[in-house]
Amino acid sequence: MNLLEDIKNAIDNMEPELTAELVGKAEESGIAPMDIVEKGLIPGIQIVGEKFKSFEYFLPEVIMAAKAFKTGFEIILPKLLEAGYEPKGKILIGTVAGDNHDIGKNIVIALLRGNGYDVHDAGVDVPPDKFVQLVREVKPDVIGMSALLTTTMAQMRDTISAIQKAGLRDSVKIIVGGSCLSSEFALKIGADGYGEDAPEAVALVEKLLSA
Ligand code: B1M
Repeated sequence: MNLLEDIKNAIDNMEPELTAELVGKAEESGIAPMDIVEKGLIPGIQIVGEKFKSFEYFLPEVIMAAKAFKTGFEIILPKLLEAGYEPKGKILIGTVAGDNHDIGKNIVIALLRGNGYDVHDAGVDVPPDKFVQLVREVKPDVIGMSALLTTTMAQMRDTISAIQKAGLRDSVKIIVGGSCLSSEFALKIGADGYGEDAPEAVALVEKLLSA
């Protein structure tokens, strides 16, 4: 039995319990934690990201697959940390003040984690001063803001101003996303980029951190 292939398929088949069971078995059988992540969990969530982009999968499939990925990743994370796993970068992400939509944000988080980033989820309805406080605490490389309501888009500009006023703007890249936004809006408010969907958000982070 190829456990890594089975883990990949369990995520693609949206099976959190099976994913957890297989990750446990893989660990017991002596497969290195990093191999479980790189050859099982990550390829699984990447397939799902591609299927979502090509309209083969829709929202319910992605949410279930993201849950499967998260369940498996949480089991293996303590072992990875013990083994000296170095994430590719630290991301702080939240939905802006007044906005409680988090389905898209959570998909972005799952794909970022799946691609090797350490992601701190600030949750929803996050006001500018909370973002500033978290930037000080978490010291992220990238801040991500999500908004789904036209009425909350302005919170992104206010958050960027608050980060600037706190003298923290030069220490972070800022990306924004959400169906009511555009790349023009992102540029206008002084963000470093706009991700139209979760795979684009990952590509944008990769680009910003390698620049
Ligand atoms: Co709301 N809602 N909602 N809603 N809701 C929308 C957004 C709306 C377009 C529906 C409509 O009228 N047609 C509309 C907004 C109109 C506007 O302002 N432009 C709307 C409204 C008005 C409201 C309320 C005000 C309704 C009311 O109470 N009168 C209210 C607001 C509550 C609040 O936030 N304060 C409200 C409430 C809700 C529910 C609670 C019922 C629920 C949210 C559940 C939840 O998130 N936990 C909900 C939902 C589900 C929707 C719709 C139906 C679906 C949103 C969604 O999850 N899409 C939505 C209509 C629609 O979009 N068809 C709607 C799927 C998700 C995968 O896509 O979030 O776009 P999305 O994320 C994508 C990309 O945008 C991108 O990647 C994701 C994955 O590909 N992305 C990023 C997102 N964040 C990113 C961050 C990045 C990069 C990419 O970098 C940081």
